[in-house]
Amino acid sequence: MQILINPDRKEWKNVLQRPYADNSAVLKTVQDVLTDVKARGDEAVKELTKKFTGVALDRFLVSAEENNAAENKVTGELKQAIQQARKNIEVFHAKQLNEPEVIETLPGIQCWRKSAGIEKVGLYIPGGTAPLFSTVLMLAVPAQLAGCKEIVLCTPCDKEGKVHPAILYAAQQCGITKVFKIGGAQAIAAMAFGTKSVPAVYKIFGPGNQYVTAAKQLVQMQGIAIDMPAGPSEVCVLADETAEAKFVAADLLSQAEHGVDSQVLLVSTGLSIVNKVQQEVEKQLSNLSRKEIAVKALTNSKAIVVNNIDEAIDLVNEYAAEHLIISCKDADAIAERITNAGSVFIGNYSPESVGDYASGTNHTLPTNGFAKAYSGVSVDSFVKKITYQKLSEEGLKNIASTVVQMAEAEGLDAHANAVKVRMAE
Ligand code: HSO
Ligand code: ZN
Repeated sequence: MQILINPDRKEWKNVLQRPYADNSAVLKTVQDVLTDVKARGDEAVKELTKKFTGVALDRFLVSAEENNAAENKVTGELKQAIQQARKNIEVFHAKQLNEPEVIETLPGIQCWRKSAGIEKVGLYIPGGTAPLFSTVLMLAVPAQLAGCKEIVLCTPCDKEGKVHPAILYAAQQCGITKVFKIGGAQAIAAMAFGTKSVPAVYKIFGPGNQYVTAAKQLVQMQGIAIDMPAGPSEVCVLADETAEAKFVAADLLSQAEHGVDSQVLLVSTGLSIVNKVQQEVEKQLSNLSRKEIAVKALTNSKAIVVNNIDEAIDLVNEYAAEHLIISCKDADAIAERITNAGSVFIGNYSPESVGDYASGTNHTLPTNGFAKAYSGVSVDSFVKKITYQKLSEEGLKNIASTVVQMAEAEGLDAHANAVKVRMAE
């Protein structure tokens, strides 16, 4: 980790820049995949799966027998853990549903807004180096709560044509019945355009590698909605002298182990805690199974020491981290002053891992500084909001002259007439 001491404010933008990845070559390959799947459906998906992974599949849909076999492979302890996490995520997200409120703007004019679940949604769960079955819960629970009628899940299978049992178990627990063994850009294409076996959806969710991300960007241009722009996962820890170096190091490493492109940032008001954290990182690294990945991620990462807590807060707001952990004496007061972050973890006993898995909040969050303008996934991500209005005769009388005045001033006589003909009756 590179240590920077009191960088000038003018330098902050530079210092906080995420590593830039040029994806133009990827976009070309992915565009070809999209065109092929759109034209040839399942046949193209089969061929592309064979070409990119070496796996030859006759069918993509996970069968009832495969689901049963998977259930038997998951240990009782893990089943309980998944159930507990699912419950907490459901309890937290259920509160995001609200009943429409009818507002009377003038006597006789009623307006309201109602949420309607997006009818068809697609969830992508990456295979990669870790089977992220927790992401199944983070996407499927709010999708079900929102009332999405068709929920399709795509995930790659292994060389034997099998999907990780915990992914299938988590899907079962969330009532997802359509799980397809398709990965990469071809999965995004299948869900976007539909094939004989995979239904087309209106919105696609979930993380993925650069091919998946590029495919999501490209299908978005063709009118399919996506959850949010994606980038490598990141954590920022804001630590003062009261922070526990051991805890801070563990939190930084928990994010660094995700991928070689993960970013971790330590912002502190003192150099001594930074030095202690560095030593702890070295110590804890040696015991990690994904040590090589974490070491690479740490080479992209920085520790920044600033003069005081006010400056530190400005700096973390400028960075707009996906995850922000506040390990400081006045953690609650500092949390109040956070304006840009995907998810905030307050105090020494709130590690990011808890939010990643089980406390109830969603772990699908904006990365790459998008937390300045985007929110993480929630029930809102799975609904669209429709407005309604109903006017009585009296209501229309009350608003008629306002509308007529404005319509005529815009030169739109037909608009004015739609009111006038009614008033003339
Ligand atoms: N930290 C990841 C989520 C995750 N962690 C899944 C473990 N499993 C992105 O928020
Ligand atoms: Zn994580």
